[in-house]
Amino acid sequence: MKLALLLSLLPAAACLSAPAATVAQSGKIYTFAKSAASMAEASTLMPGGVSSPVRAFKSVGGGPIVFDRVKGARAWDVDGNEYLDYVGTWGPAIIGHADDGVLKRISETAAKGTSFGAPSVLENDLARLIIDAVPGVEMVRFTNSGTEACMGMLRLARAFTGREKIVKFEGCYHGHADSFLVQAGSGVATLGLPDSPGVPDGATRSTLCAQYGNLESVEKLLRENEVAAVIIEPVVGNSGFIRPEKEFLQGLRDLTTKYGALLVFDEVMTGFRVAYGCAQSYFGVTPDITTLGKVVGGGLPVGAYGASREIMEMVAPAGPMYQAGTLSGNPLAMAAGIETLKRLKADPNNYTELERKSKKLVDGILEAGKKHGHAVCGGVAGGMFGFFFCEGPVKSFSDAEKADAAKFGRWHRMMLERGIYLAPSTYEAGFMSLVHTDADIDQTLAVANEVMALL
Ligand SMILES: *Cc1c(COP(=O)(O)O)cnc(C)c1O
Ligand SMILES: CC(=O)N[C@H]1CO[C@H](CO)[C@@H](O)[C@@H]1O
Repeated sequence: MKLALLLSLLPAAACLSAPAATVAQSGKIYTFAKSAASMAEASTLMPGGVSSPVRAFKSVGGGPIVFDRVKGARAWDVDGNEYLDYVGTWGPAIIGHADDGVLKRISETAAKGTSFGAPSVLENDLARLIIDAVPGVEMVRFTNSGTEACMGMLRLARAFTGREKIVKFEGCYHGHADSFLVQAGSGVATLGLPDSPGVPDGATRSTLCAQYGNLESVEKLLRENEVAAVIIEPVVGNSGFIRPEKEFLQGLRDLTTKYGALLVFDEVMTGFRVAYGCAQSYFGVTPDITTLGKVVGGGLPVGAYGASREIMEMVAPAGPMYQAGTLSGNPLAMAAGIETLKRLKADPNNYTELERKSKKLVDGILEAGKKHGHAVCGGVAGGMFGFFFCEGPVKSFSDAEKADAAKFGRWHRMMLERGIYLAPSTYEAGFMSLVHTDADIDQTLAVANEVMALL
């Protein structure tokens, strides 16, 4: 996904595995013959052998792991290797992979048919759960992916304000729609040029880029342009993990109000991940429009965008802004989302626990790194975490670019060979689940110590 468009094209970090003989305690070093064979075939059938770029491991080097099955906090590959998984299918597996309750609900629902193309009561149920939980959402529209949700959100922001320009932030990802494929270069607030061939200049001419954490860069753009919306990841997960200051998000709220622009939180990743009320309740700043995805689908394809009743009634057929989807609101996807949200809601301690465990993991990794002389920094928000190989603190994409990506690549492969599955890029976040135990984290930290010593 995201930056992968650019970053996956960078030369792969050198990352041959350490010879088995140098490994102290853990004993077993995984090998990946069947994954390699499957990927060799896949690359003749699909571009890069994958259905989404980041899965190709281009920015860490080494071949991707081909999964066979997942359960709870664990994944198994086609070679039979078992992993503790901190990717969790990029966030959705927050109550654990293949949860029995979710599977039961999906199979009961499937027995009644897999797609209606007509309204179902399940849509009401998931919509109500979302509206009750998310401060900025009074009505919601379901889509099939986060990308689609962001496309709908963009059209809605423009339709509602009658303005065309948008402000996004360097390093933030909002799906693969043309208008968002702009990272901009260095420096403050540049007019964006497309990141990918095939994106017409016209599609990005209205996309302005500001610097994360830098309110002045935003105000300058708002002052000089008629801006429809300022769109942000309220906690960044797509330039690695970056936690904002509350004052920055509050500043965006004040500035957008002052200049008549809408504030959009793209909570596709952070929604129901950093808190049950999403990042907007975690930080106490309410946006005008919210996009959701990942966790709200409980592992099935779902996206959503929501806002006040007044804004949402712009959307067809209530209003004139067109957006549609044959499989949108699909009963299986709704069922998985409902079951997942109900489980998260059942216990307010769930998010406290997620954050405690994320912090235990990140603190342990930083300690292991420092003990063995590596510059590392990192942080957490609820069930989301991340770390970089640099002194830090990392507060923006340009800070993140200073991290040692080659070292991350070697670390990633060595963790993988010892049964720890981390996101395959320094520009990705990590995800904790309710079913990761303290023993799982202790085991992860033992491996992390071993690998930091070898790095
Ligand atoms: C994942 C993600 C998207 C895109 O969602 P897809 O379901 O992959 O299309 C958009 N915005 C953010 C913040 C994301 O993390
Ligand atoms: C800490 C924790 O995991 N708490 C709970 C989260 O919610 C579920 C309900 O589905 C409880 O069973 C967990 O104990």
